[in-house]
Amino acid sequence: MGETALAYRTCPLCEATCGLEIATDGDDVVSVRGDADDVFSAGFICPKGVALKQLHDDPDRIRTPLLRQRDGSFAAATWDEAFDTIDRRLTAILGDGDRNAVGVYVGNPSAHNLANLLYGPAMARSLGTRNLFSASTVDQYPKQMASALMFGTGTSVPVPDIDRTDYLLILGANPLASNGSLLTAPNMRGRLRAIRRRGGRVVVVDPRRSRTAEEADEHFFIRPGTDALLLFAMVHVLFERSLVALAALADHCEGIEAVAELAADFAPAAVADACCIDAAAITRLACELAGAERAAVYGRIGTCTQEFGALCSWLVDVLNALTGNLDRAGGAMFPKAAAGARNASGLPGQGRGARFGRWQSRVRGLDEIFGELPVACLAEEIETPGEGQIRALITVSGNPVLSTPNSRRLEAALATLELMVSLDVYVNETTRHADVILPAPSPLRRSHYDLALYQFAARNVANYSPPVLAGDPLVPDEWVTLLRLTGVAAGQGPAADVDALDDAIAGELVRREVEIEGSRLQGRSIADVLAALAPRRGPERLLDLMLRAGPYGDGFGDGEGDLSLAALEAAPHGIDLGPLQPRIPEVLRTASGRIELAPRALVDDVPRLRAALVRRRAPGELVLVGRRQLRSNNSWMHNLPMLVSGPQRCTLQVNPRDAERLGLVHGELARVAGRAGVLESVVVEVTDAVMEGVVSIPHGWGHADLAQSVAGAHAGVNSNVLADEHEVDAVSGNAVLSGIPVAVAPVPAGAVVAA
Ligand SMILES: Nc1nc2c(c(=O)[nH]1)N[C@H]1C(S)=C(S)[C@@H](COP(=O)(O)OP(=O)(O)OC[C@H]3O[C@@H](n4cnc5c(=O)[nH]c(N)nc54)[C@H](O)[C@@H]3O)O[C@H]1N2
Ligand SMILES: Nc1nc2c(c(=O)[nH]1)N[C@H]1C(S)=C(S)[C@@H](COP(=O)(O)OP(=O)(O)OC[C@H]3O[C@@H](n4cnc5c(=O)[nH]c(N)nc54)[C@H](O)[C@@H]3O)O[C@H]1N2
Ligand code: SF4
Ligand SMILES: [Mo]
Repeated sequence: MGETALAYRTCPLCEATCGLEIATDGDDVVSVRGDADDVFSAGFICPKGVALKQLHDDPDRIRTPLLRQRDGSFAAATWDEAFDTIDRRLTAILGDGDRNAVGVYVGNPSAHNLANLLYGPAMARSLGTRNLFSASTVDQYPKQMASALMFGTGTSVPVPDIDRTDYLLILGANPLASNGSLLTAPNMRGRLRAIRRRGGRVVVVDPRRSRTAEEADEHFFIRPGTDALLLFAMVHVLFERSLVALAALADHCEGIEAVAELAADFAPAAVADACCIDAAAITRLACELAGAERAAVYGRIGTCTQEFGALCSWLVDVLNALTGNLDRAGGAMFPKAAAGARNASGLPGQGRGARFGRWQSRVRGLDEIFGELPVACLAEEIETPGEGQIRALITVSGNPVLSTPNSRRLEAALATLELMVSLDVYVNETTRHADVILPAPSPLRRSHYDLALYQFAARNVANYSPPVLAGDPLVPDEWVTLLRLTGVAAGQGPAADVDALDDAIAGELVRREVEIEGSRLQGRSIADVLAALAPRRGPERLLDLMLRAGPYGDGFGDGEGDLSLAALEAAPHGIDLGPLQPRIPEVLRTASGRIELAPRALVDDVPRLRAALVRRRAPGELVLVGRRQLRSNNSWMHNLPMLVSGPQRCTLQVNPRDAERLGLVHGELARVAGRAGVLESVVVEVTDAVMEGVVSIPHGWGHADLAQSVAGAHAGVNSNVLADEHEVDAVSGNAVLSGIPVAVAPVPAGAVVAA
């Protein structure tokens, strides 16, 4: 045993950004604990954070490039061999003159990865393809789109000011399992309990009595997919009872009359049946919200990955605005992130606004959103011949075979690609189809800064972590790998000059910053700024620039703030930049310079919602929703023994009345059929935690027998086999993964079933 050293590191696994204290002995990790001195998390940690040690040590994690052999197996290769293969085959495809022939899919962990956030876009630009996809179109884009339409940028998402609110209405989120999403705040249990302790109220609307619902003052079951009706009915009540009180926002809102008019059709009595919530309760909820001193409405994945994802996301903030809670302490507020905040850059108060649908997907004609196409159409773009067909795919930290709808079709499509390259830490259900897998380093061997998640944090904080352990000589940092791929795409061959590419990216970022009207660096000399950033390189150089040009930055000596990467390096437990502050009108970047309460794209979708008012439910109709589990992280981390031990968690939850009607028995097997496919055998869990007419299977399971031995032994089933890829939210193109129709039947005891 050598000397134990302590290092401080923000956890990269979920949005909570907990500070960790990691004990190391030489190159070994001894233990992972919560960092009691972290300015945001104050020692909080969940089991996944502790499991970083097992992730780091996992012998199944890949440590060298893997090349597919003729027999389909993988063999270890050198980086030069891997890049020679990529260069030869990718260059041949690009040589045919169609840049769209290469597709890219970027998965969730990239949002927690500084290198990928900063260098992934460079690779995409260099490829020059429109076939860009990500997990954001099976996730939060409806919310970001509604925010962009209302406030001008996709990161202007109002987050509940959870530490000061007296009333929190939560729809479609289970922060006690997920630890919060588009709401970065470590220790959600503690923060929710504190609301109740100071006399406040927490209300949860969810088709399941989730752990969060159990902790709340009140829980309403809701028919999946009907939240927009409920929210509209609450808006209706506010107008009908003259409870609309815009307060300080009155001079900044556009479209309030349009909202009033639209809400007229959605009286509580008109929506009650569809939502399965009685009209009096809806009226009471609206009155409570309006009456609370400081209140916030918060909707998350259950309100996004559904038929009316964009409308729900919009109406959440319409309610926040109409009750005077938008942008006030204890309401729903706009964070001001220290780096990369689009809504804190340039001239305050007005901007270009957001544009969507600048191009369409080739086969189905789905609109572009934030420069991407909806991943629900990835398979057809691979399968359908013609100009623009995806012939090669690059995946970065993703597992769309488990995480996107009609996964069996996508999996079959992947097998037809001429080339697939994946950057990942594992061979997973997706990367196993790659021709080349490039390993990413253990999180403990790379630096960390939550560039994305601080845009959604309940306090303004900044925390940078250097790598805990020295780099692995066999696994370069991901920005280097992404730049090598950038070089191949740019026609510079397999061994492009990474330093030159990095210099070009830094130079371009500085150039853009000094040209932005209203930037603190406007008019500065590019060379001077670059000189001040030297000798930093890679993500650290770009981050230092963003911090120093940002709202708290030292402005390279303009005498205002003092934040810089050096300041963060000197503060291993992070720097607290204070509670959220009111930001309207400064935060706005809409073309009008106002809050758009009734943006055209959303108003135009209301007739579709109106049709849902009169939809008849067939007797015995069942719909499927998902659920997150504390010890799971989407489709991964199932190879870590400490997270998968104990009873099987990938079960089909069924209400006792449905179970009785269908003859389903707790602990036995059921067959579940959806529009896109069938799961022949799922373990039944009978529980009244799920409402009648609804069943639940967590996503991210259904592991193939592959190089992850532990995950293979806890395979579970892939719920996205059931989801129809043609069902998307009409406004955003986001996949509908919640509230999808299914038929469930018992599997006779003794029957022989395939998974
Ligand atoms: N039915 C249903 N489907 C869903 C959802 C749902 O609620 N219900 N949720 C959706 C949501 S919100 C999301 S975000 C998606 C997630 O979908 P994806 O992003 O496609 O999948 P993940 O499971 O996050 O896969 C992440 C992969 O990244 C790898 N990885 C981990 N760390 C790193 C790293 O540092 N570098 C690299 N290169 N790779 C790394 C892991 O090995 C893993 O294979 O799933 C979506 N799918
Ligand atoms: N432990 C853990 N933490 C995670 C993740 C994980 O996989 N595991 N994933 C991370 C990611 S990528 C994300 S995006 C976040 C998501 O974070 P959350 O949004 O908190 O996600 P969930 O915990 O799935 O909670 C969604 C809830 O919506 C409910 N729901 C389903 N359909 C409907 C509906 O139509 N209406 C309403 N009102 N409710 C509905 C479900 O029953 C469920 O309780 O979590 C992140 N954190
Ligand atoms: S809550 Fe999230 S950030 Fe905190 S330790 Fe767990 S996984 Fe990591
Ligand atoms: Mo997500």
